Amino acid sequence: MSFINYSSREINCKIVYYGPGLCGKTTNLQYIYNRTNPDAKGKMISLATETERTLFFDFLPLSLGEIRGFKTRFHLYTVPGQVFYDASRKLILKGVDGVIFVADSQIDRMEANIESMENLRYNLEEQGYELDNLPFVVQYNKRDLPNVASIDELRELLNIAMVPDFESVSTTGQGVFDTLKAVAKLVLTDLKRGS
Ligand SMILES: Nc1nc2c(ncn2[C@@H]2O[C@H](COP(=O)(O)OP(=O)(O)O)[C@@H](O)[C@H]2O)c(=O)[nH]1
Ligand SMILES: [Mg+2]
Repeated sequence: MSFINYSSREINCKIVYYGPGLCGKTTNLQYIYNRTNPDAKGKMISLATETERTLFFDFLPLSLGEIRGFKTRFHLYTVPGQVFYDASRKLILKGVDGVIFVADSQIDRMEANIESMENLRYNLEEQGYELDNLPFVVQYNKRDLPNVASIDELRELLNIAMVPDFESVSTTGQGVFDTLKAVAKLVLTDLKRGS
């Protein structure tokens, strides 16, 4: 549910990076932050524990051009992956406009991926959303590691609806902007349709 501010002529959209703990959500945001012009971004805020895992969320405001004279401002959020932070994850989904599911491609993380996807679907429904009706893309991260599942396997487990999906290595930035652009495009298409 994007927020349109008519006096400042701004459209604010909320994008949430979802996925299991340590799949690379924070790394995506850090890469985007480092590669974005200072005048197009706000401060990146990370609330982390001493072990550097996301405690509540990461937040990065980004300007992505204009539509019909309105500035589009995207607010990127990540969620904490650990099971016991479910309340935080629910809260961050409030007012969401688009979701990126970041999967960890490693075979031994498949159960965690599936669990996180189910958790996403459930938490969205609790907030009155339907994953299938939201701008949604999937990112298969950590493609540089040796013990990864094939894209076919990942698709079968995590993307039967065949939404746009991308391979990535978020530590080097491969696929990071492609993923963001794809969800941004879907969000803007929704906006233009006036939904
Ligand atoms: N090899 C590899 N490591 C990655 C990749 N993306 C993230 N990591 C590492 O995985 C760990 C967890 O990443 P982080 O972004 O904190 O995960 P988050 O819990 O989803 O926010 C960090 O040590 C990252 O450097 C990747 O594409 N390849
Ligand atoms: Mg994190």
